[in-house]
Amino acid sequence: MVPSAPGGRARIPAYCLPSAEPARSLNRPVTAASQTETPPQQLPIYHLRVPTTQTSGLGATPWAFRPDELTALTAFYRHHGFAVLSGAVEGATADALSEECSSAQRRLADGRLDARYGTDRFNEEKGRPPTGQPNYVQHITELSPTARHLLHSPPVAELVRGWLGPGCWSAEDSDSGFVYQDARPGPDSGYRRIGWHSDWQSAPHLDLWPATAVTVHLDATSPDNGFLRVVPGSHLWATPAPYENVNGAVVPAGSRPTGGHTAAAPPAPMPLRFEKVPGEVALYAERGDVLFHDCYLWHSAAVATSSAARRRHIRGSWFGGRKPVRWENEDFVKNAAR
Ligand SMILES: O=C(O)CCC(=O)C(=O)O
Repeated sequence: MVPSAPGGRARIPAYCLPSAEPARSLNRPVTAASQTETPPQQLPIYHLRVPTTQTSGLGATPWAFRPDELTALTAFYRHHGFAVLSGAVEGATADALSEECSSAQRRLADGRLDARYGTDRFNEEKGRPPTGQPNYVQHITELSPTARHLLHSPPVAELVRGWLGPGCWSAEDSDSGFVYQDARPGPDSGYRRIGWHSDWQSAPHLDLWPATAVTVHLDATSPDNGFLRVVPGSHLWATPAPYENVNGAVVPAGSRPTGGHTAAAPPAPMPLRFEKVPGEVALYAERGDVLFHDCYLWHSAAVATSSAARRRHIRGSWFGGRKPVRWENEDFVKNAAR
């Protein structure tokens, strides 16, 4: 917990105020008072931008940006730890990506792909092969030219270089690299949902960090087929390594005790499973959206409620830290609940 100052207010350094009050920084209405109470450099980014896509009765989705709004996207990403590039992959490109990934999944299911393309390590129960189609295809950029192009071309490559530095590297050549994921409910599925975690917690003993994960959505997400939950601003908190977890995962010796962009403690511990976190938001995506999230961002994914639903995407990560000489599957700390 953040220690309380005299008078009962939490003592939070001024530079990380938005992280300590994520719900308000995203959701509070813009009033004359809220405009004046925050110095200009701390104004929540959504006050500064014109609504773009996905409008509803309540207004625009504040984290969705068009390809011509990359400066605003970057400001939002740094401030809140995530941002969505809307409609980045459309028409024939989206269809090609979808077809290439589905084909890879079918070939893996039929035994027509080398075993290195499959994995069970992200599944609910390791070692239990799903009876239907696999939930994951690893090394997807070797099998899908469209995935490779999208993940290595502007604006994706330019954005991650801007955030992580010109020397950043992708995990494409490792098993933890670029992956196609098909999350679906039901008994033939080995992956349906995931509990709270930050990506850093999966390897707190390695010097890979910081990092940005890039997710290209092949399906629009909803309560029907499942969706991502995130806690805006949580990338700034110094979140503990996952010593306490529901899987009995062991945190390797030499791990950093905390990971985050500031030394400010989280206002409350990260829940171990799927509990509600104050200030969390449902990050619904459209087909073709590209989501960027910071490696320290608290996130989880809700299970689909429709039995026939599928939620498919490709995900790759770029790292700004030291590239390990070897990066083994055993390095994966599987702390998040499934
Ligand atoms: O199912 C999802 O979309 C979340 C996956 C995720 O958080 C992860 O693999 O780290």
